[in-house]
Amino acid sequence: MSGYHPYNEADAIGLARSFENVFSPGADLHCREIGDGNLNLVFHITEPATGKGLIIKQALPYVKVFGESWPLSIDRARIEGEALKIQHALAPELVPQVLLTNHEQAITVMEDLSSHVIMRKGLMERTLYPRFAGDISTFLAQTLFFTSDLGMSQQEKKLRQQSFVNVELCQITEDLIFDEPYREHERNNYEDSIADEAAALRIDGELLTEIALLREKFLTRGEALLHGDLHTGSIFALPESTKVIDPEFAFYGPMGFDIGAVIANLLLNFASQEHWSQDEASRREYREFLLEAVRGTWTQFSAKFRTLWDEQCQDPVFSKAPGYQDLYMDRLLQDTAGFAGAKMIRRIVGFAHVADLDAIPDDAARERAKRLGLLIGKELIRQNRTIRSIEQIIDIAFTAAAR
Ligand code: SR1
Ligand code: MG
Repeated sequence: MSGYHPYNEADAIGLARSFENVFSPGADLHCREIGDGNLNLVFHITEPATGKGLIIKQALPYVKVFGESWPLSIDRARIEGEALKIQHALAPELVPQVLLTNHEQAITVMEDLSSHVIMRKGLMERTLYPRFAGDISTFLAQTLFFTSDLGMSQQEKKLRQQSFVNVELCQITEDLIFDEPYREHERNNYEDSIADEAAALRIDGELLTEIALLREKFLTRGEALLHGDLHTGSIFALPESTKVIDPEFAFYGPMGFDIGAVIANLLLNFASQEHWSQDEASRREYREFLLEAVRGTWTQFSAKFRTLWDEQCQDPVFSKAPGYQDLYMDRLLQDTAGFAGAKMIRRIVGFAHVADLDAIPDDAARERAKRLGLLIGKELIRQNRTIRSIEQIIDIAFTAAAR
């Protein structure tokens, strides 16, 4: 990290000027630091005269939302840059183009997506995204299949795994998702109104066993190159376009972790509609859109992944073994359900929350929504190994909301 220094807006404008194919020479450039995530600086550079822009993202050597006492390797910027390039090659319409990476400064420069809206914000405003399930299922099928032992050279995959050993960011996930919510921990963060729920998690033997099994899968199953943090804050969306960003948590892990992340965040928003919908009819309508997105994400992913398998699987055993594909997909759906549940619970009692729930201003509605999110999360975890179809996942959410 010898020459590393955190950029300010002037540094970002200086770097942006070197992109002569984007900005006019000597142009009047404007810069705003727009990073609202937990870890990084994000500069948005624009040239008002032409409307052109760029995004410059820089990793800080510590967890931004916690402070310098929680150090974090800036090598994650290299991992993010490499993952973005692989994902862009596999799903060009759905991942921004990387224009430059600088490992010493932990910088990634990418195309400007500011015409899009962070999907979490869009969901909180009850925007409908008719393309979302189709787009995200394509992203998932392409990136998971073609980085796995099914869709790439198994020797190259082993070599690639070495570049994606992401020790510190995986530890964040191991701690924040699969450990801390299930014991007393200083980083846990929940309101007094749901302290009974948090306490119950710590003594729920059935749940603790399922969490141990999910933690084991996360630690040991290097199935594919995951995005690793595929929540709705990592997705820029418009009704007509979807862009997946921020794969700094990328590593070789279990595929269900990425699919589960998408479903968890749709269901967290589902729970938050206790507040964001103004009346019962609009709540029902928006929740139907969210459940349809959950259904479509899985069914379209499953269809696309199976087609890739049928047409492009190179493995001599996997491509022919009768019934193996069905067993694989069944297990993947079960993993998806379990990881989705774990990701919901961590966002309600653990360190890092979601605005869908925390921004609810009314105390009673916020408590109701969080209890609903916890109920759905717990049921997904409890039932994960018996899930046989996406309809069971939808039914869990539907039934919980009807109570
Ligand atoms: C300490 S970082 C907290 C969370 O932010 C990221 O988006 C990941 O979800 C991580 O767990
Ligand atoms: Mg992120």
